[in-house]
Amino acid sequence: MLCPKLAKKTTVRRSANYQPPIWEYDFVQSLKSEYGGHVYTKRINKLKEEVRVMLKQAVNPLDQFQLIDTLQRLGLAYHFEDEIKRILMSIYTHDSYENTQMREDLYATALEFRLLRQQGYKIPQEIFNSFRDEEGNFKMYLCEDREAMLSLYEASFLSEEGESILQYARDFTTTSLKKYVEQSKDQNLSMLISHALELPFHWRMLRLETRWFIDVYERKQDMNPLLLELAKLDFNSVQATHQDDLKDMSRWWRNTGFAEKLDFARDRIMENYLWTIGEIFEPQFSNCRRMSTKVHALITTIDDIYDVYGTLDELELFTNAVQRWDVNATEQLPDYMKLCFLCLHNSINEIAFDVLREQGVHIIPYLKKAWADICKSYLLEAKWYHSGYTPSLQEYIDNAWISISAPVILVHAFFLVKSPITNDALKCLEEYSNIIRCSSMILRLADDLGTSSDELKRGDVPKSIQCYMHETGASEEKARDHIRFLISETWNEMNKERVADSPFSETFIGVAINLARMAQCMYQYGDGHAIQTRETKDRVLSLLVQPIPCMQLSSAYL
Ligand code: 0FV
Ligand code: MN
Ligand code: MN
Ligand code: MN
Ligand code: MN
Repeated sequence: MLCPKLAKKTTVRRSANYQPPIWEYDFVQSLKSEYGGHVYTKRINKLKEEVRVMLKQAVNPLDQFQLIDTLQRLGLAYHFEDEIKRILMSIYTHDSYENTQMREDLYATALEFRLLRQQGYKIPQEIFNSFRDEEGNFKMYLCEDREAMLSLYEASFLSEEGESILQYARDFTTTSLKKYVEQSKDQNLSMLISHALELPFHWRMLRLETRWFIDVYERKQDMNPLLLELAKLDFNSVQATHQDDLKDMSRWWRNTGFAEKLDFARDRIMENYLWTIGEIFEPQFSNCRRMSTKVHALITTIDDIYDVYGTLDELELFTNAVQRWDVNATEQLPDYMKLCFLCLHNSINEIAFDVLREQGVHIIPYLKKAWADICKSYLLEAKWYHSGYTPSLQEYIDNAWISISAPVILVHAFFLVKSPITNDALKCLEEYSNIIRCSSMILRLADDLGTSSDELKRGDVPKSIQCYMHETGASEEKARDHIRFLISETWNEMNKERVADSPFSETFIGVAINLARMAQCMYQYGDGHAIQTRETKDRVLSLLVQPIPCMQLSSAYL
């Protein structure tokens, strides 16, 4: 039954002209890997034991730092968390961070600084004072040492608000490294530097960085073949788990029938899954990735209902239904919305059911609030669009950090990573505490940089770039610079939040940070989520389709 109000007029609907998916169902279902098998697991376990011995035998701090850094970049650190924590703790308790004049090796100092800050230790930025002159400038001769420049550059991204020495360090190393690349004497080194200048390690999606670094490491003169073998086998074995997740979610997606029945919306199950590898890649979090894929797919569809297809009247009804979280509310909805609402309701209630069964906590109030909040923020944007209103940047952001969906994603992820559900944590979750806000802000701003040109063309609310231009009269290029500046400011805040006292687990905080990283990855070259760009295609191939070529193992080999 349709409301009389809706039935009366013929509605004009927009279209986003999204292309059909390039990854067909049968192709996805055909993915298969031998690397999850028993022979490989045994070999991996044996190599892991050997790395444990290496970690014990490294005693000189610089050796220890380099080994830890290599393990992190090869994507192996998650196997050795306890060992790495112990080493860093012992270095932190023995080293002195008071007398800042006694440091001589900038490369080692910057590496130590980065690793310890990553681990959450409070290391003062003044550790770099011995490399600065009386005026506070970094000493010019340091530019000659590229490794040191690169190390300091990466370290400078662990900065918090107001840390001017680190900001200097970032500017200083960026200028010097850019110059080096322009002269391009050493191809190999220039390639490493360009990669870092494009996005620093701290901002990068972990799995892709792992895939990239394994190739780099293989070409290194002094590489350790044991680490290389482990890295390849482990990457392939993790990939096998990811393929299983993806195949399962692709069956779920087909069952929703959305691709045919809601064919105005993005049909992007591959991309929706890809995000979850960025959010949390470790094999034991399969369930979290799978359920998050559903959340992403639902968000992507509902976002298109609000932005592209729905009429304002319909959107009011849908928002109301979600707020009530009541199947009876579907009665008034047009058919396409009935389908969507019921799928949302079923999928999310099922997640809540699993949590109730396994953790004994009733979480529907938290999940439904997150969905109601996002739908309200979508509705406000739709109203702005239909009335031709351009908000100020602040007014836009106050709503857009919710409409970008990070709060919804993170509220679900909180329960899915199975961190302890305490009252304090629930309170922070409900209030969307700062770590969630920072992650959302970066996702929103990165999305606007990558998607707003197309959005404006087909008809959508002005996004951050346009709001800023409207408010200040700046050019689009200046506005984009400003948005990039805001992203980097938000990182400073997030770096503080990630080590602040918090009722959230390290795992959950990791997901929040990784979501920001994934956003910068997905929108690095435009709209990698919707447009099926060359880059996203290559990323899917390297993360989900192609294993890294390596030695075949047979049982005899063990
Ligand atoms: C982005 O689309 C989009 F689809 C998002 C962020 C939803 C899915 C999110 C994840 C898979 C993480 P779009 O640029 O249309 O979003 P806005 O909010 O700009 O309409
Ligand atoms: Mn379709
Ligand atoms: Mn949209
Ligand atoms: Mn939207
Ligand atoms: Mn967008």
